[in-house]
Amino acid sequence: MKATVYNSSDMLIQTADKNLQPIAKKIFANQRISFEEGVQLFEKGSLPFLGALANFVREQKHGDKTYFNRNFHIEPTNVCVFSCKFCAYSRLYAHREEGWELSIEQMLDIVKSYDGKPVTEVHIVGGVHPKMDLQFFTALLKAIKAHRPDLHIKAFTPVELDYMFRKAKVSVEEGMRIAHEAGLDSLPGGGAEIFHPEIRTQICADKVDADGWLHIHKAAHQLGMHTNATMLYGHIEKYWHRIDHMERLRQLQDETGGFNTFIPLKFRNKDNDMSHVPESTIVEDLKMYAVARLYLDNFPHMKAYWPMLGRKNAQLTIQFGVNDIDGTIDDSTKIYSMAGSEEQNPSMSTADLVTLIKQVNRQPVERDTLYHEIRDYSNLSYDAIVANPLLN
Ligand code: V47
Ligand code: SF4
Repeated sequence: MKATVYNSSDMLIQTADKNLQPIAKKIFANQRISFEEGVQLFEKGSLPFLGALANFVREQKHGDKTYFNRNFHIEPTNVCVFSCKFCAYSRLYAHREEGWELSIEQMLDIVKSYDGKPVTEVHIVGGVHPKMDLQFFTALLKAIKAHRPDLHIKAFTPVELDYMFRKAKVSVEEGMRIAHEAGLDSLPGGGAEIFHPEIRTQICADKVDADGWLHIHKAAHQLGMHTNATMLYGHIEKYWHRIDHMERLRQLQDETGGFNTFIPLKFRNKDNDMSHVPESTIVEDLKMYAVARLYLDNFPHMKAYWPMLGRKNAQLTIQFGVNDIDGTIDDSTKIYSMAGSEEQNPSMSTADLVTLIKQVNRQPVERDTLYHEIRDYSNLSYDAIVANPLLN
């Protein structure tokens, strides 16, 4: 592929496809692009063109800063009443002996294993187990907060929350208030998949729909909580389904301003009911990140989830609109390794994450869940980080 080097915004506009020139002008003038323009970027935008535009937006918002955080995951169970076709992780309730179910004590033991370690966040997401209800999870939230009040709890997707609230016969607003008061600080982005019913009914027909997902995030935002959003891309959806998905998020963000981060999740096809669907190429992945950065003008952050993409590809995304590469993770998540992600035992130390960011000439900054900056690592060497138990 012939590389195109753009020295200025004018040059980029002049050399662009005629249909894309007005879009590039809009981006450089900080104007919002339309639904049709979003689709055109996917259809006609070359990788260097999209990368240059997305990097312009990224640098305008964040300069060279590339964030990471220090977190760990708890997956309470992989037993699930739903049957999403892309899921390699869950075991149906009828076959629950093949899965795992953690008790509150076991999950608290995981939290305790991080005592004295400088993690700032626990990320809790799992399958939807009929016996793990709102009462069970509020008890878990309270137990974690009682043990470590400063630990930010980012937990539960609308898929889990919708099931809990319906079972407890409480409204979304009431359920979110109960969970928030018990210690839930923010929501991760999962369960969004593809919102449009044409695709959603084919890949995850039985779980919460788009309106239900958005309703729960809106209720969280109204309580002052921040949340993330994802999109599972690169399977049977068309470009316009991706734009439709991002359009719904952009509209809610205009209303509430409660989203922090958008995380495109690349579909992986190992050991699931969609194994016949080929995976997207790295070129397609990078275009996805770039167009997301351009379309979601009101989302502050764009995150690449490195355990899913692999380290080298995560480095590439940093040139295509991404300003966050998630966290240290610590080998505590299985949802991707079971679906065939690059990283079978995802775990990276702070020193490794910092190196990964420095290798692509960006500025590594540790953040907390709400993007308060904790430390700039630009001037700390690998050895200095490894030698300091508070940093690694
Ligand atoms: O909703 C499941 C995805 C998501 C596959 O908010 C798959 O910081 C690809 O949302 N191929 C859950 N993806 C995880 C999630 C997440 C991850 C990291 C950070 C954050 C955050 C959120 O995992 C599910 C689904 O879209 N998933 N199976 C698969 N075969
Ligand atoms: Fe259950 Fe989530 Fe897997 Fe769907 S993706 S089957 S809701 S664990």
